[in-house]
Amino acid sequence: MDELTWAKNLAKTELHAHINGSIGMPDLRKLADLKGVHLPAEIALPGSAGFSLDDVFALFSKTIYSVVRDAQALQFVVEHVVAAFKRDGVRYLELRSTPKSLEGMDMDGYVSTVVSAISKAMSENETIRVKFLLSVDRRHDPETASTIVSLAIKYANLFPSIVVGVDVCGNPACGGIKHLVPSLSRLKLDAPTLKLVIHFAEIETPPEEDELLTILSLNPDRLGHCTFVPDHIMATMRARKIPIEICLSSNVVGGTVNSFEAHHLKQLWDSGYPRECLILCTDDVGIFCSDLSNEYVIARRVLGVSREVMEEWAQLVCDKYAR
Ligand code: 6MZ
Repeated sequence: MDELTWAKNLAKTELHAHINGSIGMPDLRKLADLKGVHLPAEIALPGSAGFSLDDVFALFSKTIYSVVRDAQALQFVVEHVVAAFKRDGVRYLELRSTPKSLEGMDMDGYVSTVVSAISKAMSENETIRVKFLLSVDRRHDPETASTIVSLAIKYANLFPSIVVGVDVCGNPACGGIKHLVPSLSRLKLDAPTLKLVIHFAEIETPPEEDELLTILSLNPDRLGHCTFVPDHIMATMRARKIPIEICLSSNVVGGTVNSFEAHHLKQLWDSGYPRECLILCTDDVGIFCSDLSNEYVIARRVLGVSREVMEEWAQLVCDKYAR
């Protein structure tokens, strides 16, 4: 069996997928046509010359959000994203998205639309379970962050089988997250069963060391990327067995890591970081154009391990995180 078919047949768990980054460009174009939005004939994607992580964030603000402007569009995106993960052999999927006001809809309406689109998508795709994390963007002011935390708690009470936590995301070049600490601490106090997942040391500068320590003091349930973590902080993470969402293609294609061979996954694996705490994820499959099966193929090549080892690893991850 060829590598990709083998990887597609694995029952996979995806824990780090931004909804608006997971819509494929052909589906986005279909949606743009439906909504009468003009998209340029050529949209530069990572991999084109000189493309940087900042360009990824510009792609969201200038292109994707110009199409996903109302409830119908958001619903379309969720449905197509879930269907694509299902086709890729994902059995357990945690999607994340940043609540925003869209046409005719406030942030509460955004969350309610995502939740109902997920319920609908699951009823039509019985082999996949889908959960939702509400994202706070690091550029949000404290009031917006607090509103999102309150929405997470509200919707987790209403839909406990769908809403499972809060994520902190956003362009890491846009400053730290200290102003978000009161809201994130409140989440941990008021809703201890909800997960707190945070993008961590995705780019080289910042992170300031005390920023990373502040994040760790919040007791995050998982950390995303962890590309530029100083050794002593990594030692703490390892002692605490903090799960890391590994985004190979996002880091390499997005330009923060030079090559798959140089990716920190290999170092973490070889250093004995608990395998069930290393989770392969796609981040933004619509942008980085590498689905989770392909991430498994890349990881196997880079780690130089057998298919059996990869299969055991996928099972460990599924046993630990799928609920
Ligand atoms: C940090 C990222 C990201 O929320 O509109 N996002 N944040 N690092 C990344 N690495 C590439 N990729 C995506 O999805 C898009 C939003 O997710 C965050 C950004 O804030 C982006 O605006 P939603 O569904």
